[in-house]
This record gives sequence, structure tokens and C-alpha cells, in this order.
Amino acid sequence: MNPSGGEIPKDLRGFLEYYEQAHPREFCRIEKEVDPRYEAAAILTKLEQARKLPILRYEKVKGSSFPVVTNVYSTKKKIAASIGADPRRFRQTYLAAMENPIPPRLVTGGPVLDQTISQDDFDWKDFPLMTYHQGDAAPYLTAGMVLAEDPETGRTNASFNRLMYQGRNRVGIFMTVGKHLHEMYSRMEDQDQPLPITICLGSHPAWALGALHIGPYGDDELAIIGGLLGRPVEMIRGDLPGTIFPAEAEIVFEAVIEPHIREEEGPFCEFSGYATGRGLRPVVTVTSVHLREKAIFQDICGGQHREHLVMATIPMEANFYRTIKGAVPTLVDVHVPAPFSLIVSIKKRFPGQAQSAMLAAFSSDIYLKHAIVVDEDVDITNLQEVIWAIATRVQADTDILVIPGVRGSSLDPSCGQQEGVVTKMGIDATAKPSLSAFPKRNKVPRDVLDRLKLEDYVNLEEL
Ligand SMILES: Cc1cc2nc3c(=O)[nH]c(=O)nc-3n(C[C@H](O)[C@H](O)[C@H](O)COP(=O)(O)O)c2cc1C
Ligand SMILES: [Mn+2]
Repeated sequence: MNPSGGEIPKDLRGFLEYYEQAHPREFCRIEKEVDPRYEAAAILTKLEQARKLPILRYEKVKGSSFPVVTNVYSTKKKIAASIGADPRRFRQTYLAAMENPIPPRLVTGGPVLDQTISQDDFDWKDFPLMTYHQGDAAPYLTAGMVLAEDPETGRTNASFNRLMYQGRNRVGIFMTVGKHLHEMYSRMEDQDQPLPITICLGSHPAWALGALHIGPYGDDELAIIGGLLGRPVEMIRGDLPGTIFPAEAEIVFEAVIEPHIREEEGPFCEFSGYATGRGLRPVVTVTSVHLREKAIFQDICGGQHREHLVMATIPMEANFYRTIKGAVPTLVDVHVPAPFSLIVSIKKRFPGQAQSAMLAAFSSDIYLKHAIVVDEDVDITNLQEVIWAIATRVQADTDILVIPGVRGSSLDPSCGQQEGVVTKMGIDATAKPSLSAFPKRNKVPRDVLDRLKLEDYVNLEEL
């Protein structure tokens, strides 16, 4: 059930229809033609500056016949509404789906098979790939969810990977070293084989949460999406061996990542806030395309925009919560305030637990670079309080853990000679030896606060 009491929408279109009707002020149809080169990104940027985060539907995008939707995941409220969850309890909903996965169901047909374009008739130029920021090397597709099947386990991995226009049926792909898609690709390349994939656009928002799941290699991300939806996702087998795609997607590209080919990819303005990542990277060749009638092309604006940060943070925080809770049972909360950064609050019972929390966090997400651990009296969403805890509870010679030479994000512009190898830092900003033994925080007595009525002393209206 969604918050209005109706059924959970079955697909992206169903969600967009529901949301436009339920929240018309958060849904904006743009009739005027928009240029995919910078203009779409400029509209989004200006709206963000005005603190507006509606779903945008561009009816006419220059050079393409597809309508484009963007900003679908721009707030927790929108994503939560798609699965009928309470946005304030989203973490519990996500964790419950991880613990109660529902395996996918194979079907033989579905709306995505309305139309098929063959390899010879396909041209990326017919699709509205976007150029967002100055410094982007070429038009990009960022909302493509890459599905790949592990040949040994038969389980499907899902991830978002930026794809750069290179030619009629070729795009460059960026796969972070150490992430699962890169591992699958490497296993196939070791055998001189291409990795067959599908690139899926325009699925129910639960798909994005599953694709951004962070867990061990081999976790079935389709089953987590099923868990979020409360029903199995319906999948169709593709023409290439090992390819699989959702029956309800708007557009699906069947493709292979070629072995032993590397071409220039990037730079691209990334969520880190920088134009980074120029390098020699693998190449994807499209072999066929399936589309629904009146297909909608989904876009996620590249760079440091709300949508990317909001959608990625939900699964990331759920993963940190689950793994740290395993090491420190008195974990209170986790918060990801910026790229590569984590703040954790714990109720420290024993010395060393802040370090246990850091190590659990570092080992469960290669992107994490800085972890700050505070006591439960600190509001971790208030960065000023966190800095205060560091200022008053940390001595750098004993409370900072530095781990050099660890795999991190290759998009970290501060890493040295070796791309993607970083120094990790944990800051134990808990009170030592314990909060109860530490000087007390300033507090006006509770009973005085409770009994005193401010309006007896000042006129608040006049202040
Ligand atoms: C919009 C968007 C674009 C992304 N682009 C990339 C990318 O180009 N390369 C990459 O390695 N990860 C990218 N990510 C992050 C991965 O999708 C994410 O780390 C995912 O959990 C990886 O899954 P895997 O470890 O199962 O392969 C992107 C995430 C989002 C939200
Ligand atoms: Mn994975």
C-alpha cells in the first residue's frame, strides 16, 4: 500500500502517474524544447538553487523523440512513496527487505518487448544522452542500470555505471575497481570472453535502491528489490547467454562489455563535485534494444545534485547500520554527510568500541575514507555538534586511526600516484574513558526549564 492507501505502483509509469496526481506541486511537465547539451542540467541547477526538487518531465528534447523524466529520486519522500514506506522509517524498511529477499520470477513476455530495434538499425544518436557540465568529455547516459549474471551462481548483480557516447552502437563504461560488476567483467576477460549485460532504463524506483545495495559479492540484488516491493520482480531472458532484464522497464539495451579493449573515457563531473576519471576504460557494444510503446527515457543529472546523493545514501546508510551493529551492538545511528564520509554515534560501554565501529564500516564499503565516531549525546546530523565533539573529545596522537594504502574511490581527486588507493582515517570523538566519567555538558536544570514559562518574562512576538 502506498501512503494514500492504494496499491504499490507496478512500474515507473505507474509511479509517475500516482505521484503527479497525489503531489501535483512536486511534478513539473516542461513543454518548451530543451537542449540535452547543458540546458536540462541548467534547469535542474536553478531549481535546486531555489530549493525546489520536483520530478521533471521534458516533453520535447532537442534531437530526440523520447520524453525524458529526471529528479525521480530527489527526495526520500518520493522514493518511500513508491513502495508505500514511511520516509522516517526508511532504514528499517530497507533492512527488512535485505533480511526477507524475494527471488525474481522468469516470464516470457512483458511490455518492454512492445518494440525491438536490431543491432544494425540502432544508433545512440536517437537517444537523448546528456551533457551536464563543462568538462564532460561527451554526452553521457547515467541512469542506465547494468544487470549482469554471475555464470557460477546464476545470481544477478545490478549497478549504475556511467556510459559515455563513443559511436553509433558503442559507449565507454566506468566500473570502479573492486565493485562487483568490475569483478564479473575481470572473470570473463580472464577467459578472453565478453561480459553480456543489459542496460535497463526506467524501472520502478525500488530498482534503484537494489542496484545501490552494498553487500558481499554474490548477494542477489533482484531478490532485495523483490523484498522492497513485496513481490517477485518479473524478468525476461535476453538473446545473449546470461542476459536478463525487467519485463516492466521502459527501455532495455542488450549489450556486451568487450574483453581486452580500452578506450579514452572521461573526464566526467562526478558526485564528488569534481571533473575526474579520465582514463582508458572498457567499451560496451549494443546488440539490440527493447522498448515499451511511448517509452520514457529516464535521466539522473550527473555531478553533485540532490538526486544522486539522496538515492545512494539510503542503501549506504542501511549497510553501515547493519555491519556496524554486528560489531557494536549499542550502535545508535549512522549518517553519510558527504562523499566518502561517515558519522556514527554509539553508546560506548567498553573502551575500543569506537575503533570496532570504524573497522566494521571500512571493511564493508570500499568508498568510505573518513569515519567519525561520537557518543550518543551528539546529534550526528548537526555537523556543528560533530565538530564540537572532535574539538573537545579528541587528542590527535591517540584518537586518530590512519590506515594507508587501501582501495577507495578512484574518483577521489586527492589520492596520490595510484588511482583509487587512499589513506583511510577514523576519528574517535567519543569521550574517554566514557561519557559518564567525562566532564558534564552545560545544562540548565530540567525542573527549572519545565516550570518556567517564557511568556511570563518576554514577549516572543516582539523579538
Ligand atoms: C547515478 C549513479 C551513477 C553511478 N555511476 C557509477 C559509475 O559510473 N561507476 C561505478 O563504478 N559506480 C557508479 N555508481 C555507484 C554504483 O552503482 C554503486 O556503487 C553500486 O553499489 C555498485 O554495485 P556493485 O558493487 O554491485 O557493482 C553510480 C551510482 C549512481 C546513483
Ligand atoms: Mn553487487
